[in-house]
Amino acid sequence: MLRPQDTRTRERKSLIGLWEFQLDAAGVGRDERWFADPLPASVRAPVPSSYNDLFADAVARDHVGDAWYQTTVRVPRGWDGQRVVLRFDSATHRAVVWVGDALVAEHEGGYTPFEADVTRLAVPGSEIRITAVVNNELSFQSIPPGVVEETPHGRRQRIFHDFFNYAGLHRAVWLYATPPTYVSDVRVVTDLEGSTGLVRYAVESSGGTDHTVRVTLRDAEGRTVATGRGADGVLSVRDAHLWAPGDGYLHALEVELVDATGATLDSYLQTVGIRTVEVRGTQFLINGEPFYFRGFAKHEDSAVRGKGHDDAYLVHDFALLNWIGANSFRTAHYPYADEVYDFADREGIVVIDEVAAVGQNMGLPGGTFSPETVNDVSREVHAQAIRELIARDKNHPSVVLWSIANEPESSTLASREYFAPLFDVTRELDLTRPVGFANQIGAPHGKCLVSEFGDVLMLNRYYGWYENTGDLPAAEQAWQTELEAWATEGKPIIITEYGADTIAGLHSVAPVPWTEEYQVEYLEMNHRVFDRVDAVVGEQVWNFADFATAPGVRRVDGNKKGVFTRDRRPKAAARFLRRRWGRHA
Ligand code: BDP
Repeated sequence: MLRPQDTRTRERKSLIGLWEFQLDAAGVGRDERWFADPLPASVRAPVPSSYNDLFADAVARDHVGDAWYQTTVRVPRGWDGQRVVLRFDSATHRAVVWVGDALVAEHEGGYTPFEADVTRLAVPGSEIRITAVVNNELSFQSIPPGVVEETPHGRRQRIFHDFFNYAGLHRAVWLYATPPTYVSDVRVVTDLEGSTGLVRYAVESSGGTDHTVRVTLRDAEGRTVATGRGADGVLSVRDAHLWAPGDGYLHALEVELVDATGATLDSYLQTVGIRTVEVRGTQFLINGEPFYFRGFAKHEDSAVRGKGHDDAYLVHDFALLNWIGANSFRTAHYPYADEVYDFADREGIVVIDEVAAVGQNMGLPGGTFSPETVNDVSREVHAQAIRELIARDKNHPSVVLWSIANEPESSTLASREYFAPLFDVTRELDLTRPVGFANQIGAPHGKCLVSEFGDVLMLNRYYGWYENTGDLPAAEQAWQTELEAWATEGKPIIITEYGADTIAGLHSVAPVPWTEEYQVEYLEMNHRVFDRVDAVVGEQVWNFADFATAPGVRRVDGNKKGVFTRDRRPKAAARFLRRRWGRHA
C-alpha cells in the first residue's frame, strides 16, 4: 500500500492533533450508533498516542474493549474531481471507521495501515465527521494472542508477551487526494552487475487504462540517471552509488501515468536504495560484503505516549544508535511506524522487520497450536499480517530480513505444521530477502522443528540471566555448548536477544544481577562466546531502552534490560558497547 504524498498531482492533509475520545467499557457504542452523532460524553485525546497513560487514573490504563475516536475535518476546496482517501497508519489492535453514518473501513491487526476510498462522502469544501472505534482485545485468533477473562472485578486481558498492551491510534491519520486515474502500487527490486546497479520496477495503476507509465530515476543530487517506459522494466545505473550500511544513499524513482497527449495524470515518488542481500553459507551478505549486525531489539515505547509515534524520539533514538556504533535493529515485536523505516533508509541503518506474532508459546497442556487455541483461523490472521507487512515495507532498502514470529513454541509437530505454510507465504511474496523467526531456549538445537525453514538462525538467549543467574562462568560454558551445536547447521546465526535487567544507578563491586556492573560483565561474557563462533553474524542486545510491561513479580516498573533508561539515559553498558561497536564503525 502506497503512502500518502504531496506531489505534482497529489495532496494530503494530516489529521493529527486532538480528537474527541471516549472509552466504552460496556461495549454499547456500536448498538447505540455513537458514530451517528458527536460522542455522548467525550474527552480529548491526542492522535498519535496510546490512550492508556494519558489520564490520571487506572481506568484507561487497564481498559479492555472498545474506545472511540472522533474528529471533524473540512475537505480541501481544491479537491474537486479528485479521488479522496482516508488512511490510518495503524489502529491497535483493530478498528471500524465511519465517515458520517457510513461504515468505510474495518481492519484487523494493530500495526499496519488501512485506508478507504471516501470520494463519495467527502465533498470538497464540506465538513465530514470521522469516527473510529478501536478495540484492544486479544484472543487466540489475534496477533499477538491473549485471553480476555471475565472476573468479579470486570474484564481482564491476559497477555502472553512481555510488553504493555498499549492501544489506540498510535500513528498518523491522513485524508489525501489522488487523481481519478492513479498509481496504486510500485515495487522495486534492485540488483548489481559489476558496478552497474539494476532497478527492476513494476507499477500498478487503477481508475483507468488509457495511459502509459513513464519512470525517471534520479540520484540524490537530482540528476536523472535512467528513464523507462511501460508498467514494468529494468533500469540500469552505471557506477551506481549503492545503498549500504552506514551510507543511506537514496535514489528517487518518479512514476508517472501519462495520457495520449503526454500530460501527466498522476505522479508518485518512490525512494530506491540500490543494494543486494544474500545468505551464502554462514554469511549474511549486503552488496556481496559480509555483514555483522550490531545493535538492538527495540520497542515503540516512551512515557505518556506509550506506543504513539513521536518524531522527537525517532530522531533521538537514531542519534543514540549512531553514537553507540549500532548498525541495525529489529522491530521487536511488531511492524513499526512508516517514519521509522524511512529514517533507517536515510541513515543507512539495517532493519530486521517483524510481524506481531509474539507470545505464541503459552505452555498450555495441549500445546499452543491446537484446534481450540492458536489454530487455522489464527494462522490466516498471521498470514495476512505477513502480507500486509511485505506490502508496506517491500521497497525499503534498510529491511534485509523478515522475522515472522518471536519465540513461538517450535518443538512440537503442531508448531511445525503451523509454521511451514507461513514461510511459504513469505517467500511467495518476496524472494529477495531471507526469512527467519526468533527461537527461544525451550526449543534448543536438536529440538526445534521450525528452524530448518529459516534462511538464518535467530536466537534469543539469556544465559547468565534467566539461566545460570549470577553465575557467568557456568553461563559462558552452557552458552558456548549450545551455540556450537547450532553452528553445525551451516546457516548464519544472529543473536537476536541477549540481555540482563539493570536498575540504572544500582552498583556493586562484585558483579551482582540488577547492577550496572553486572550488565557490563554479562555482555562481555556473551561477546566472548560470539567471537569464538564463526557462524555468528550479529548481536542485538535486548533491549535498546527500558520499556513498560504488564505488572509482574519479575518486573519493577517495566522491563529494565535497556542499555538506555526509558528516557534514554545511558547505563554503564552503553559506553561499554560503544567501545566494542565503535571500533568497527
Ligand atoms: C524474551 C522476549 C522478550 C522479553 C524478554 C525478557 O522475546 O519480549 O521482553 O525475553 O524477558 O523472551 O526480557
